[in-house]
Formats: sequence, structure tokens, C-alpha cells
Amino acid sequence: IDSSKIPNIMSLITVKTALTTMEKELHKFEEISQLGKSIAKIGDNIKLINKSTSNDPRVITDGIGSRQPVSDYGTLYVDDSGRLYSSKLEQPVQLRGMSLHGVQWDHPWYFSNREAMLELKEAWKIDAIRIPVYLGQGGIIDNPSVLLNLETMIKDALDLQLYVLIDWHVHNDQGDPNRYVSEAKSFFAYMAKRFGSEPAVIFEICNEPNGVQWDQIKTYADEIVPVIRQSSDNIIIVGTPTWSQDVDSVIANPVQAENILYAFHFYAASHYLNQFKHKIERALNAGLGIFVTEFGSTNFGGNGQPNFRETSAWLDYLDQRGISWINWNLSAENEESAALKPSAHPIPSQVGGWQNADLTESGNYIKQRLREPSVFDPDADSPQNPSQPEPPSEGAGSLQVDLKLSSDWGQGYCADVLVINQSNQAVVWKVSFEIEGTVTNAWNAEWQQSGQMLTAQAPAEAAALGAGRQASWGFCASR
Ligand code: IDC
Repeated sequence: IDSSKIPNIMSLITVKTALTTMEKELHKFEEISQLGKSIAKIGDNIKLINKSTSNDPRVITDGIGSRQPVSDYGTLYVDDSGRLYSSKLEQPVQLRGMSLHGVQWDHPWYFSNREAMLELKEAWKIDAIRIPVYLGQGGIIDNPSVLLNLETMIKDALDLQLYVLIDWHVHNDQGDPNRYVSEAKSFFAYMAKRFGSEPAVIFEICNEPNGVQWDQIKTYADEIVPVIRQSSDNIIIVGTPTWSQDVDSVIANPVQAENILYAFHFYAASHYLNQFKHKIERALNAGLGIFVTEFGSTNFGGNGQPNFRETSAWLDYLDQRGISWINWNLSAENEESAALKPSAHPIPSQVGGWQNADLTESGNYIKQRLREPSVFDPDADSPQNPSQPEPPSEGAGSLQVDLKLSSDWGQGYCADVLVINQSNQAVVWKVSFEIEGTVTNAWNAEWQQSGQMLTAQAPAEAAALGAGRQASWGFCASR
């Protein structure tokens, strides 16, 4: 830390202490925010001092860079099939980006400052930034003055034309989001009033519920969504049970509101695509929309050796399905999931932007993935349109079957299958075709194998497949 900044940090700590004391008397974020606003002026001064004390030639003065995701895509909404849709382009879009670390740790004058966001937007080509507002561990419940950091970060992201996810980071110890529902209501009421008319803003209302069933999360969502809707129609992302993995548990009882997406999270060294894909497919087939608001290339502790084979399989799948994704995280924590090495310097600094040598293995991999064109990018060399399935390769009457290998390790393989109803009426689908080897497991279908002939049909609980609709299922087999 530049020693010239220490007095400013000290004064902010004093302010934070005062604010915490005030909060105990006021009990409402609305009032705290009023206070926050006057204190924000002090924050602005700190930023100014930061800038003026730095002689970094790379300090970007007023520039917002050349990429402008928000003005390119405009207001986003969720279409009837659960896809994230751009009102400007009139087509589905995929947002990709980075999550910052908790606002209580990563201050606006450190890794999450405006210049860092600009670097991410221009050099890493992110469209979206996620700001985790932890509840405990020094987060907003412990210390409401983190609102000061949060507001600065949101304003910077808006200025830079980045989509910004405001993430109420329900985590380990607060598994049930209802525990702090009144604080969450005040928080989102305030955030929606203050920023909800900005097309860039996305509300993520509970990061990773755990130890609760979907119905409890739904109860919470039913409290929060109307509060946000008083001031904003923007996208709301709802977390799902088991640390945002059981997206399929939503199917029977989704939130009754427009522009809702559901969170799915994975850590590639712990959670393999083939173990979880069926949950996502079930949710998508039921018309729900999914946003991967957090994933890591490491184990679920955010640490350990990254698994890039699985990370790549996951990202290929998300791209193919047009699902938006955000990587955990932009920080220099001593953890493998952090994108920056502990030795990386904050921007601005004497030495300019981050070099690849400043990035961890994960950081380098993710940066490279982010820099590849999005599946929806009209400028991509070979644009795919995830909304259009590949032409069917095998026919079975009015049902067409499109089979694609998703992995192959010699002694076995897994395949994704689409069954497309090309007739003009709803049917309960059943298909047969020859395969190689012996099926070991399948998802989203009932099946039997006789010789090389595999027969699969809709699971008993599935609704009939409408005209023109498709069902997706899959299986793995050993050779
Ligand atoms: C971890 C951070 C770590 C921090 C810890 C605090 O990487 O620096 O000390 O939180 O609890 C999640 C959570 C996310 C975790 C991350 C890695 O959403 O907050 O961050 N993780 O453990 N879910 C699965 C993994």
C-alpha cells in the first residue's frame, strides 16, 4: 500500500466506525444511505487524492474505453423460453464477466477500482462485473458502511458501460436467506430506487442458499421481488438450493414474475459437467432461464489444482446453450481461484496494467476464454446460434433424434440427445436407435437396451412434447 494513502484509509476507518454506531440507532438502510451519501463525498476525495498522488502514466483520466456492452445490448429481459434477450439487438445475448471479491475486502481504491474495471472491459473483454455484498465476515450486516464501497463500485461500472450484478451474498453461515429478509428488503428497496432505472443493473438476491429447500427460497423471493419491482423491471437472479446447484427443484413452483433467472454455480475440480448437466437441462426444458453467476476452475473451496479440462467442458456447454457466466474471482487472494497472483499490484500503479505474468493459471485461462468471441457475436468467425439446434442426424417418424458426443475417453463416452417433435401435435416421445457399447446411466429419459438397440422414452412425470418442441436427455456408455 502506498504510504501516502494511509491517512485517508485511517479517516475512512474512523468514518466507518461512526457509521456502524449510527446504524445501531437508525436500523434502516434508507437512513444509513442518506448518511452514506454525505460520506461518499469523503470517498470521492479519497479517490481524487489517489489519482493525484499517482504518477502512473497509465492512469486513465476520463476515458471509458471502446467497448460499451450496455449501450450495445440495452435493456435486457428474459424471453418466453428463458433466454436473456437484448432489446437493442433483438436477439438473445450472453453476458460473460468476472466477480469481484467481497466489498468489505476489496475496496474501490484497490483491485476493484475504476481503472481495474476498465482493464477488465478493454483487455479481458468482459461484459459484466459482479459485486458480492457479503452479509457476515465484516460484510453489510456486520458493517453497513460497506455501502460506501458498493456505491462507488456500482457508479464506476455504470460509467464504464458494464452490466453490474449486485449480489446479496448469502453464504456459508446464512444458508437460509430468510434469516436476514428484512435487511435484504431494505437493501434491495434502496438499490432498486437508486440504480433500478439503469439498464446495466441486475439484482442477484441470494448467492448460495444451503440447508434449505426451494420452497423456503421461493418464500424469500416472494418478499424481495415485489420490493424491487416497485422501482425496477430489471433482471432478478434467484439462487437455488444446495449452494445454487438444484436449479431443477424450481420447476414445480417457479417465481411468478417477469424477468427472473435462476443461479447455477459450479467449481470445476469438484463438480463435473456430466454429473450436473441433467439438472440444467431439466430446468431449461421447463422454460426456466439460468445464469451462472459464479464458477471456479478449482475445487469448491476456491482452492486446489484447477481442472481446465472440466472448466473447458463446462464453458463449451454454457456457450452452446447461450448461458451467461461469471468467474470467481478478481482478487489477489492466496487461492487458486483468484485471477491475480498475490504479488499482483492494484491498478493504477507505477507499472501499468496487469501482464499475463501477474495472473494465476486460472486468471490466464479465464482471460483467454473471455477474449474469444461470444457465441452470439455477429463478428465471430463461425457464429453459432445456440437457439437453433443442429439439423437432426437420424429420423424416427415425426420425431427426429440429434445425438452429439459430449465426452469420449476411449473405454467409454457420454452423449447428449435432442428429440425434436416435427409433427404438428404434442406427443409422448419414444425413440430407438443403435449405439456403441453398453449404457451405464442416462438422464431425463427412461431407457432400455437390447443388443445395440437403445430405446428411450419420456420420463413418466414429463408433459407431452409440444409440436415443434424438443426434449433433451443423454446417456453414458462403456465400450
Ligand atoms: C471465498 C473466497 C475467500 C473468502 C471466503 C469467505 O474465495 O477468499 O475468504 O469466500 O467465506 C463460494 C462462495 C464464495 C467463496 C467461494 C470459494 O460464493 O464466497 O469465496 N465459493 O470458497 N461458493 C463456492 C465456492
